[in-house]
Amino acid sequence: MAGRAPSSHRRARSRPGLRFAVVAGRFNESITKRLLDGALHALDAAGVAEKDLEVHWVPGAFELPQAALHLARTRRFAAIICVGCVIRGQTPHFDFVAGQAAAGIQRVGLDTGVPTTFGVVTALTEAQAWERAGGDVGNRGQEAADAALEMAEFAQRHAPTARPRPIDARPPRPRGPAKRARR
Ligand code: INI
Repeated sequence: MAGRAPSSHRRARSRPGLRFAVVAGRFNESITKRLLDGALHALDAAGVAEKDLEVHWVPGAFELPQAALHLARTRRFAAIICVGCVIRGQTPHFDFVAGQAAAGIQRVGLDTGVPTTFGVVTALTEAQAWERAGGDVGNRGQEAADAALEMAEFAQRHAPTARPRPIDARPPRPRGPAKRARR
């Protein structure tokens, strides 16, 4: 399934003051550095100031969700971008690392409500990985940052405001001068 992220969405401009974190896996570091560059480029293009941005490194893709969860729980970030690179080897190790990274990253977003996006290249060969790290097939880090910008905006727009009234609750009493009881 080769392809680029759909380009129909106008690149989001971040609201001033929204903070973002990027978590990057060191495994296959020469590739993940390119993914990180792509993510930073997208955030910069959207107007995210350097002071509103943190980058954290972890050993590999398997650790991305753990670090993202710690960061999400601080409630300091509008969104978290995870970048990593998993390349299939001779054993089923790839499936565990890639699968757990994907499931864990999704869970962080769902459990905390902090948008957490998937900029992890999962490739059968190193050449395929390079193609997705700024080569012919795009840059998964940049795409994950664009997704984070869009989801941060979405989350801000739909943030809970007042406590919702239960559906079966009585409607509020009309305000105004209290009626005198008739004698
Ligand atoms: N981590 C990766 O990010 N990419 C890989 O391709 C990879 N492989 O192939 O093993 C990988 N393994 C390390 C893993 O992410 C953990 O850091 C390690 O298992 C310790 O928990």
